[in-house]
Amino acid sequence: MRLLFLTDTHFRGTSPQHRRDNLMETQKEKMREVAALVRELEINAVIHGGDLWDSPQPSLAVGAEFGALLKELGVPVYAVPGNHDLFGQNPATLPRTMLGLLARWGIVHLLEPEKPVFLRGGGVVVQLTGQGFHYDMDRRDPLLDYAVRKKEGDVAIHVVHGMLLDRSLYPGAPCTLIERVAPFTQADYTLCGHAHLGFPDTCLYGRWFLNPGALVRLSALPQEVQRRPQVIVLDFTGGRPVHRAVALKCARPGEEVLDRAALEEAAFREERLALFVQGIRSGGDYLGLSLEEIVDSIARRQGLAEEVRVEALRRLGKVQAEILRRE
Ligand SMILES: [Mn+2]
Repeated sequence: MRLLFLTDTHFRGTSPQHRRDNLMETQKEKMREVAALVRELEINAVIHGGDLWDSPQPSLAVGAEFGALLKELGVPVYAVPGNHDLFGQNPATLPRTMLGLLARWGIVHLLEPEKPVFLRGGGVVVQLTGQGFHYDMDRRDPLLDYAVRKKEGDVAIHVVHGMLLDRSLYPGAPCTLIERVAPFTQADYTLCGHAHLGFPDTCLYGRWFLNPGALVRLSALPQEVQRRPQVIVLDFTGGRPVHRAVALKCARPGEEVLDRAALEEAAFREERLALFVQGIRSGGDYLGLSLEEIVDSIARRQGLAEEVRVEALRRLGKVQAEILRRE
């Protein structure tokens, strides 16, 4: 029984400004290399940590292309929805999204927290659960999203699209620390997406927490230039579970695919953004920059009823869908 984990592919049809390559071709090449790994290493299933798509409703051409590549992996693909897979970060919009369509057609199997999937093979039973993104992720009690019970099986895996990290970002940034979750989850492996830079493999209380980083390098941050896109292979064939990272051979060095001028500009922008965020902070207590975060922050500060907040977020999702249709 061997599983392959990858995350944050952000399939899309266009290249961001600072990419020097044809990103869609690069992403197709990566998926073909993953398919080759699946065959060579005799992988039984692929697990995706969310943000399969860069937007919830990519064009049909992009959907068809990458949907076919997922199918050509030749093994079941299990996934959780990421924030980019949904409208307005709202899981209720899933049926209108490309990921929802693929799930309905059986090309991807969506993992849920309360309905474990059991994979059996080679005398090993693996319990698989997952928690997709939602707008309370990393804001409400993190154990609701990150901690699971092992009901049955030799190994329990929980897949989450959330900002799980080994140390906190800037103060007030929504994130969940591994040390907060580790004592309470029974998952032997917590596999995470969302934080594109990933974090070092961490073992706490005998449980592993892994995020190999996004398969795509979308931003021009200096850390992204140095990072090699990789997948993780989990091997349960021996006496005890082992895992290792496998860097993709086709991924070119960051300096080749990310534009240098754009990198400098990005560093400058980061600095300006930090100043801007500081300015906003001193004026109020807004802890986020996305519209959802601002709505959330206003609702909490003014003590608005839960229905009002949910309705505001629902309308925001609707408007975003509308804008996307017009584009
Ligand atoms: Mn992502």
